[in-house]
Amino acid sequence: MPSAHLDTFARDHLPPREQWPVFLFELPELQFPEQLNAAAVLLDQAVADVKDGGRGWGERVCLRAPGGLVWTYRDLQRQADRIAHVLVQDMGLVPGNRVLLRAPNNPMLAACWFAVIKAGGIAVATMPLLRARELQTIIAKAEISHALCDVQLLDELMPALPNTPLQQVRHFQGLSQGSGEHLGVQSLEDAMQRHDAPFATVDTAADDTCLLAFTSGTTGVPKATMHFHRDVLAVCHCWCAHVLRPRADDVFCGSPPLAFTFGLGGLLLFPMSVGASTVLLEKASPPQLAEAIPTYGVTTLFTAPTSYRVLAAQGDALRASALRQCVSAGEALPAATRAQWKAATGIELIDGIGATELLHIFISADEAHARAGATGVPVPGYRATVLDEQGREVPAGVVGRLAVQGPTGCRYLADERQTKYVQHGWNLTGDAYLRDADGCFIYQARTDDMIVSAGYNIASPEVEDALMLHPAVAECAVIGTPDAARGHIVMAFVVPKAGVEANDALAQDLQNFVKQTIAPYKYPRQIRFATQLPRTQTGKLQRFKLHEWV
Ligand code: 3UK
Repeated sequence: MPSAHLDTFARDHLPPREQWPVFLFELPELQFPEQLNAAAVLLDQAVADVKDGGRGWGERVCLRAPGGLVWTYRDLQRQADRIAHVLVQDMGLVPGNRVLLRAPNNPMLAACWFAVIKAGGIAVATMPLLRARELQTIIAKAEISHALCDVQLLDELMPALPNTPLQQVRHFQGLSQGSGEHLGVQSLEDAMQRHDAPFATVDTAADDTCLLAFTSGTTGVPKATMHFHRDVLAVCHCWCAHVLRPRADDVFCGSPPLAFTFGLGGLLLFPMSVGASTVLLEKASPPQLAEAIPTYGVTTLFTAPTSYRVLAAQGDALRASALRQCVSAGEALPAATRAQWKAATGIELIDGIGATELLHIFISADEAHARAGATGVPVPGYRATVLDEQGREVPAGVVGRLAVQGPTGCRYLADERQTKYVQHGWNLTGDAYLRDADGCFIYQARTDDMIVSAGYNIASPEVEDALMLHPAVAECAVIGTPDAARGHIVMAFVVPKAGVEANDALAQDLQNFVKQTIAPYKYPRQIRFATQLPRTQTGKLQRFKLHEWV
């Protein structure tokens, strides 16, 4: 297929074909044409008149943000077109160049993302909290040549530039619409004023790379996953269309940054795939979400289990709001959290496991099929199984390594860890799972979080889930610590609920409680109290850090 990339960096650094996972395109909606640009479908076609083969959504509201900002689909296209002109005419972008995007979730970030994709560039969105050192690694690894950066986050970007290929930078002010130079960097908004023509979206190949997503992995050197134009559309056709099934009048909102593919899908691609609208919040901790939901009439919420636990306290207000669908991903959803949310709001959570390597969710269950303690079944378009160490399928009921195939899959940018994630044609996510007799997938642990104590296999999350059922527990984390007699013993870090006194009596009560809830040998032989647990920027528990606390 004819690639539109004049800069062939991405194609040159794809893993060799024999290291790719098997890709499945069995669904009729996954029969993509050879030439395909994701922004042409999600934005240009959305705006175009029905008589011209478009969907005629130009005047529908697409994006909202605090401060009263409202953009229709046509407004977003107009902004993206202007930015694309700046990228190409002023900043010298050629198709295939990598563009660093840096902003909290806001409409300008969405416009920049579409501008890069329209221009045939490769979007590399970065987590807002990253420091100069981490940005430097990303810039070097992805050989980034251009950057569009929110003025609020420019301070950490500038020190990362020396000795990198990144020379072309523009800053934007987003909501405050300032102008002029800042830290010696020209304003994107000033440059946009000089371009008002429509931008002709570059006719990329369906398998041209359009985004690099760095993994939010908790340890090690970051890996960049490569995703094609067709991958962006595939996730809209699979989990979104088959499990979430949003409506055009839905209002999306949530916490994950657009730099995290959970957020990119949930807060931008999915609403746009059906003509719905999305509320982008620069700050989206539970208090801001609790305020935004009634204010904007949010119907569809994306956030992580920790956030649902805190938000559950606002149950009455949420019951009175328009909220109808709530998606949990990023880490395992404890049965207690599912029950707590249902009791507080009346809404059954939609759990789904996704990964940066697979772009979005591949095992999930909708509200009607949700089951406490189970993630669900493979999303239409995907296939999943459980393998042993040798790559053989294990029978139902046996714990093994989760293996997945579908229209999306792992392609690391020039990284030897490709052959660890992809084996025997399967994507191995690093999760231990079992299938029950009905083919439902039940999460156990990250494979590195299985504790072997006196010969028993104990999954950290199972002990955590049991502890979470105790009324005194707000948050907890379980690890295995070395022990002379047992190899490892189970140790729990517990954050008590406000007003609960952390003492030996409580520790003993918690131990007895776990023994009565799950098999007694799994109980935490040691309990430590904490005020907070270490988490990544995407909300994942960092159990490895707890080993340093021991
Ligand atoms: C864990 C889950 C149990 C699991 C992600 C939705 O989390 C995302 O991507 P990451 O690359 O992490 C992947 C790993 O996170 N995980 C995620 N969701 C669940 N474990 N139940 C879940 N529901 O270990 C997985 O391997 O940061 C999630 C959509 C897009 C994403 N990138």
